Amino acid sequence: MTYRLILGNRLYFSWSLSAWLMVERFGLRDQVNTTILYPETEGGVAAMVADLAPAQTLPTMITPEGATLSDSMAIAEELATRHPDAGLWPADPLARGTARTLANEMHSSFRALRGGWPVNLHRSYHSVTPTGDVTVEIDRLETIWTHTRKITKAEGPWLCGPYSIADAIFAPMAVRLANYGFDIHPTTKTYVAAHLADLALRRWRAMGLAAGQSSDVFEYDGPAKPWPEAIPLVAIAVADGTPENASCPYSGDPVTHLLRLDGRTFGFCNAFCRDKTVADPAAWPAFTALL
Ligand SMILES: N[C@@H](CCC(=O)N[C@@H](CS)C(=O)NCC(=O)O)C(=O)O
Repeated sequence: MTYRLILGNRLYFSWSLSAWLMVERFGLRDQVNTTILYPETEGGVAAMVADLAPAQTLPTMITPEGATLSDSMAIAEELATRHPDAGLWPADPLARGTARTLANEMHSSFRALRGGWPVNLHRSYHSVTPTGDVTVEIDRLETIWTHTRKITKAEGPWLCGPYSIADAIFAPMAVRLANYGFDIHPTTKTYVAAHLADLALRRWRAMGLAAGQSSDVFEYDGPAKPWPEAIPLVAIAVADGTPENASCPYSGDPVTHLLRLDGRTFGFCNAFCRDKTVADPAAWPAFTALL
């Protein structure tokens, strides 16, 4: 069974991040062919997805039978129904019902935050002063996240116990709050930190950086600051050296491109595999296994 998943620019397209996490976080990657539409053409997203009509937004997923799903929650529900053992929704009924209402509230609400604080995985900014509407929504997030953790007795970082669709849907919101320097509410602060540390989210960001997808069109007009989550390992791309590995940790193909980390040299099968690793080496278990 193979799905086609069509996504937008990794550094700025919020719902595309959520849809990708639904695949990546639940072990469905091998069943999905992903296409990233980038850069944006003059006619915007509508022109980019013209051959997917009547879909007009990203993400869009085509099922093996040819159904075109052009909405994040439709993608989430379809994947959850088709892969009941993958854990997209929590198994526990109380947690599942709560996760469903949370995910759908995110999808249908928070218009001030979604419109005013665009997602940016390229850069982060010095704190901005929230408007009144944004403040109301920020307070609402703290209320529903705190309530959820309490009634589901969540002990780990995620809202309803194990990572679920609710967390995938809120990942872009966590990035927004990190982007614009907001961290005064305690539950929000911990939850945002969990998303920034999440290896899957970090891999998505690393791929966006490696593909050079940053664009002034999407940047906020204010002073930038370093990305709030430190990159724990530092690597550089190099032209020469003898790699410790003969085959690429991702594809198994012969090594052609090199990086250096802590005086050690490792190889990859193409520039993108190498550069996504340089962007955040610790985010890639297949690479860290070599260390
Ligand atoms: N309801 C859709 C909304 C998706 C959406 O608005 N995607 C944006 C990019 S993040 C887009 O494609 N915008 C272009 C447009 O609406 O023309 C979903 O949840 O998937």
